[in-house]
Amino acid sequence: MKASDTVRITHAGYLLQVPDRGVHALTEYVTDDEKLFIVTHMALIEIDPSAWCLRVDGMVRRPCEITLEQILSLPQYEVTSVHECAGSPLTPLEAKRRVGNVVWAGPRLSDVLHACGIEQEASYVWSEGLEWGEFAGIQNQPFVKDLPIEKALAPEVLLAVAMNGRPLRAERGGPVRLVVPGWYGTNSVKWLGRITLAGTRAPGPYTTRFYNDLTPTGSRPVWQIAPECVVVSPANNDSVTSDRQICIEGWAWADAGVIRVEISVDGRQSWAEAELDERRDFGWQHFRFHWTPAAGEHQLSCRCFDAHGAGQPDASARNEIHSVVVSAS
Ligand SMILES: Nc1nc2c(c(=O)[nH]1)N[C@H]1C(S)=C(S)[C@@H](COP(=O)(O)O)O[C@H]1N2
Ligand SMILES: [Mo]
Repeated sequence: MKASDTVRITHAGYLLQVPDRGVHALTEYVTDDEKLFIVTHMALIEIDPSAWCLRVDGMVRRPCEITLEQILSLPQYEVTSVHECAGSPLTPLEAKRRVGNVVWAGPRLSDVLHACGIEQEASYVWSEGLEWGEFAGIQNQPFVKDLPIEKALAPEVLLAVAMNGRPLRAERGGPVRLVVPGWYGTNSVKWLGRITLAGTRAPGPYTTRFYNDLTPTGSRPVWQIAPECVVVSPANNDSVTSDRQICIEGWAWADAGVIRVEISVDGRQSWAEAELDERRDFGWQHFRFHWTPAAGEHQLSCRCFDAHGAGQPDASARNEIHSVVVSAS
């Protein structure tokens, strides 16, 4: 595909859109397109769908170019999934809470890869967006991400053509984006143009310089979503009536699924278990906790634990514990 013929830049440079009320806007299980954050590093683009195609190359027996018509004629699947930005790659320890929960639809990446004949040595799948531009002083390095082949072949990983029942808008990465449920949004490459199977991780800035977290022993790619939860209601700085019961509610999520949510109403001194819904697909889970405030100011917090027993840090992490302050009178 010749990028210049079919791709039009509609916004040059980094872009971030979030709802005005932040997480307090997220009152519904499925997040509307208008309430879902938008992030791009280098540009927003619009692609002529009739000229679009996906190149599959690298360690495959039959490299090919797939048209949108062919993508749409494959078996289509739906996956409900939490969609969360890992935050700025320049300040990875800051909690940004850019998140939503959406229904993606499209063919499975695995169906396309199997049709191309995966070679034995292929251990990573690289995915590349069709936009170009500048980010953090780096010029003309395509947005390339990578996945270990095991995750790339998992049934939930889609070449999404629709979100919430509508064709993907240009801002969402249409006509086709990769969606990697359970993993941070940065891995879900928009405006997908090329898939390459390889024996190593991808060499570009978005997999080497950015999106690797420091650990005590080295670094770890920003892949699986760590346990996290937010109080949606009451909102921060809300006033409530004292001595009358209210419901503290919100969403909890993790790649491995959340098994327990706890609430503190005394500034994180003591914790009590909230009621928690089961997970559907890779979606977020609703929690609720009934509480009757005495008159005064209260700090309310939520924390959760995933199916592996992992919890959340108190501070200095993208998934640090979320709190709101309310005053009762
Ligand atoms: N091609 C391309 N894909 C991309 C990005 C990008 O800059 N270019 N940003 C990633 C990041 S960091 C996030 S959080 C999600 C945002 O997806 P959304 O804008 O649909 O919410 O897209 C990911 N996919
Ligand atoms: Mo992101």
